[in-house]
Amino acid sequence: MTHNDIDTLVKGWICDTATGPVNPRVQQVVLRLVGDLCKAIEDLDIQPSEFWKGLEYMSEAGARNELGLLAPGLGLERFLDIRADEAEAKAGLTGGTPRTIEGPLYVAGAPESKGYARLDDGTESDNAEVLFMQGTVRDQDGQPLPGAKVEVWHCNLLGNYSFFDKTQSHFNLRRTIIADGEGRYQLRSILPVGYSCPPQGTTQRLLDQLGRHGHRPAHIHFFVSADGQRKLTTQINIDGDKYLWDDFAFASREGLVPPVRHVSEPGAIAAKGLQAPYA
Ligand code: MBD
Ligand code: FE
Repeated sequence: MTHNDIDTLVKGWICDTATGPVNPRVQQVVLRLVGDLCKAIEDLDIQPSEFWKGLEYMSEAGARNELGLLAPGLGLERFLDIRADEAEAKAGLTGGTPRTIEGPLYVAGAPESKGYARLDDGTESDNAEVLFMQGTVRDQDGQPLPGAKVEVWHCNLLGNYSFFDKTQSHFNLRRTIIADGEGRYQLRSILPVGYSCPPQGTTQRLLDQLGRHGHRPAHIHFFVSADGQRKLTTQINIDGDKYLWDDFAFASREGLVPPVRHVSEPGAIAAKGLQAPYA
């Protein structure tokens, strides 16, 4: 069958025969996607057994809650970012901290505090390296944004995120920090490790067959928002990680790898002019 024949055929299925209200955008998108899928079935001679296997795969991925992991793993979430960057560049909106993907593991409603937060509940203190981080939220002109909201989340020493990992306390390693009068925020946490796809999960099963790994470098997620400003979704990566530039989710970017200074004496932090609280 030719692609033209397929277009005609599919248009006949997804046409307006309804008595109820139609959503033209849904119609347009579904028409396109079904048509493209039929063309792939035709061109690649996809067998019925393969088709049903694919459907079963998506069902299982959904049942296991892994569709949100599959999307970044296939580069699709990165693609949305590339398009967002392009749209902003076209609108003349350049500069600032680069965006990168949200991923599937954000949870709303983390405890909120002003200026500073400790993210970890202390349960891994014996094995963790303490992490201090601080910064200033600025607008496009470099002016500080007092009261900006900084939402932070990351995984623990096992690469697991609270809520998804029921063994962790609620909102462990998740906080919302309201920047102070000068737009500054500070946090204390534990240095996270990298994330890996569940080894027995649907995403890893597919990655295996694609000849790919399912690892992410150690990273920390951020939403940064303020009145009248676009919301920034981003992450930082921890320098030195084996997977720093080999992220299965394609989220690593220049400008998102801040310097990490390892110190053995807590006092050394203050001595270098950082005002990290030790609470
Ligand atoms: C993560 O922690 C993550 O940040 C992404 C993008 C995908 C899977 C796990
Ligand atoms: Fe993550």
